Amino acid sequence: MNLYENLKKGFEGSKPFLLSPHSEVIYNYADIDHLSGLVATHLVERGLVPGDRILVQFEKNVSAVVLYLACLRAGIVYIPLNTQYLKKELEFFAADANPKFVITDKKRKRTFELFIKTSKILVIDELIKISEKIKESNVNYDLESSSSDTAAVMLYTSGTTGKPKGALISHKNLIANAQALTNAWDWSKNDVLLHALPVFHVHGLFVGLNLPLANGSSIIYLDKFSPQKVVNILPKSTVFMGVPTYYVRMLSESALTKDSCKNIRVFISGSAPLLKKTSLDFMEKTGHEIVERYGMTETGMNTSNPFQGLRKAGSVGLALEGVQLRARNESGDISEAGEPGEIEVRGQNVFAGYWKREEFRSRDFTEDGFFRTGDLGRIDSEGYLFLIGRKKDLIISGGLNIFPKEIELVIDSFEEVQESAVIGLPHPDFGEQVVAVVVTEETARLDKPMLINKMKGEIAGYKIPKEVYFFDELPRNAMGKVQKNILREKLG
Ligand code: MCA
Ligand code: AMP
Repeated sequence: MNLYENLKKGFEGSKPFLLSPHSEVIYNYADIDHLSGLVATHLVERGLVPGDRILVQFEKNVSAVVLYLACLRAGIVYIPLNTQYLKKELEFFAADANPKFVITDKKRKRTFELFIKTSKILVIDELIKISEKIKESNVNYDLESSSSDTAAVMLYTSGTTGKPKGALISHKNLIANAQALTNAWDWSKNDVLLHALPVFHVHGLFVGLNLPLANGSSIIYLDKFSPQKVVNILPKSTVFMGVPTYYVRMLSESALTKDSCKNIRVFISGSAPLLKKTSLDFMEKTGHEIVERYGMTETGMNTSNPFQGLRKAGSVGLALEGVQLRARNESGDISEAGEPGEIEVRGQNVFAGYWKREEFRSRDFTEDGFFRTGDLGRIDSEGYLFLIGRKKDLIISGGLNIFPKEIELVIDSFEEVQESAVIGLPHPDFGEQVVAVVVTEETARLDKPMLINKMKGEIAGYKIPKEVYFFDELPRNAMGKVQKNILREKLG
């Protein structure tokens, strides 16, 4: 069974699926089944076959849900991209993924036309309109089913080399994760999820869509996160999920009270560390203890604090059903309980590998099939995981990952720059912020606004440093490696 067939088991035709912020039914389950069937049929009629890839970039709207489901049905690999990515970044993804179709909005079509040579570019609204014209009798609701081992979605995740890698996530991975989360959070058809996350990442796409779909529950669908809107709609919802920045921003809303949260069954946080202060302030204002969970693009969700049972402060909880977790210490041995190490994960949730990077498999996985996460943590004697840092050089800002290497490469490409180091420092809203330390060429004139200006247009806005420092030289160890810990201590 592919993921769609699996999800469909829980569909009840007349039950509302997607609701607007004003509680109007946009699609019930029969509508979404019909519409995704139309789009899937249309894509197949246009020559797409199972295994073909489509690259997708458009602002969040309900068509993204329709297109995602249509791709699952037709066995087409769905590749959603962050809407902040600019031309240079998009060019890389298009060349790497070699998609048959690019599906975008009117605004972005021109950008894609500048470099797309072989793929067809379609505008999402037109695609939906044309699909709706297919005669009822011609709709193929039971397209050739792809096996659950095949890739459903490819998600790009940045790499330590500065070049993103496509993680191939199978139908089987997604089915297993939706099932494990249903059990972990006691999800049911009566739940109403307030969905404010973007739908181009694991959090908003898989956790936020697959889980309600698998249980036939409803979603109140916001195009964008707004703390004010979210807090106003909480009384109509039973579940809310978000990155820690969402909770920080919601805390500033005076309408966030115990009363406004009285219908909420559970608040869930993930994608970045939830500060103790945020958690305590939220508890005080709402009476709710946020459930923190831990996941990755490559693995989906790995752990969660229990819905029922002890939630340990500072911990991201217990391994989900079917997930095996262990830590490996600095000597390369499996850690004892409580001993820190790199977290390794194995299970049906773990992806098969990176697109076109099969040769690196032995670096990414252990011999016995555990994925090396690059996260550092300790697992206590009761199985609770505490994340304590990262082996990988990564910044997480507002739930979005930024690999310093990519930013350093951009800064170093400017003729005024001799070298640079990019680090993450604490930020009250985003959790971490991107900070650049730059050494300029002797005669060069460069200040912060000039550097930022040069970077705008080159890379997505969220990757642009919020702070820039100019140093005469970077601190290095005896091996010549830049000592980022010294920079963090000095500037933090
Ligand atoms: C936008 N900006 C940011 C960020 N987002 N800067 C730093 N970090 C960010 N995350 C910048 C923009 O470039 C812009 O800069 C300015 O802020 C305002 O942009 P706007 O779009 O209005 O910002 P916003 O609406 O306030 O967005 C912030 C946000 C958003 C709501 C926190 O970034 C967000 O929804 N983040 C969630 C991401 C997410 O879904 N992560 C899950 C990944 P300028 O003004 O200079 O142009 S999945 C994952 O990590 C794993 C699997 C897991 O465990 O879930
Ligand atoms: P991504 O590559 O975007 O999927 O981000 C995955 C990374 O986000 C993980 O490897 C962790 O470093 C981080 N992460 C996810 N959830 C949490 C959490 N609850 N606490 C701390 N870090 C997290």
